[in-house]
Amino acid sequence: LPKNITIEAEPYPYTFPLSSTALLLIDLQRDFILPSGFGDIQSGTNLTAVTAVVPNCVRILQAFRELELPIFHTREGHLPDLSDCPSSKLNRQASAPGTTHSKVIGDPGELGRLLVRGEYGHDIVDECRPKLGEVVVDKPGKGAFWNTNLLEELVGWGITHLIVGGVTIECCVTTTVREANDRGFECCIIEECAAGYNDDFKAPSLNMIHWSQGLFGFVSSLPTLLEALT
Ligand code: TIU
Repeated sequence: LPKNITIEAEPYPYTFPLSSTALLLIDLQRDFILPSGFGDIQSGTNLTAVTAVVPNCVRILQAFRELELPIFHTREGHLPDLSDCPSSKLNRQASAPGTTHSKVIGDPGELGRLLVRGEYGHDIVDECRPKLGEVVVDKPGKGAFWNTNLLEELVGWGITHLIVGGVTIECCVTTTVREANDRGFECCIIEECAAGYNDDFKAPSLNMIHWSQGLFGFVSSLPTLLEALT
């Protein structure tokens, strides 16, 4: 493979150096993907799209593993005493009009305490389970840079470019890409590898990333990326 790879993308072709590009997979956790998880409870059950990204993320994982490129996984969750959970995040749920459930972060659910570190639901789905040598970053927020060591990890690995997938597009994926852009990383979201709970949000979420000459980054497709990496 050439040192620099260029793939078709919105808003214009995305060039990334193989020597300093990582895969960043956001929050592919049981709590966001499986029935009875936090996302299912909170979003009112539309798991079709988030379920469909799992096999696509497996394909991108396989490609990066074969080339021995760096892989970073994130998990959203909190300490058992919730001392790292911002009040803006904890308090928002049960009192909202139209809410049909009373569960909040930390409550017991069928997959364990919701969004609590160490619980079954907090961990990454079996299909995308991190392998030895891959970095797992635990984050208390939506953005993966806030109150984590992700920046230090990426700088330590010499990373300049991020290929991004995960869930959910409207929340943690695009928040993280916006944070990454402010820190100088060139990001490209792979559209088949990112999804959320409201199908109407996907296109505007991606459009806002690449709008205006790539305001926050690029968007490309899985076949395009896989073809370039093989
Ligand atoms: N609620 C929701 O859509 N998502 C999150 O809270 N976290 C992630 O997006 N991972």
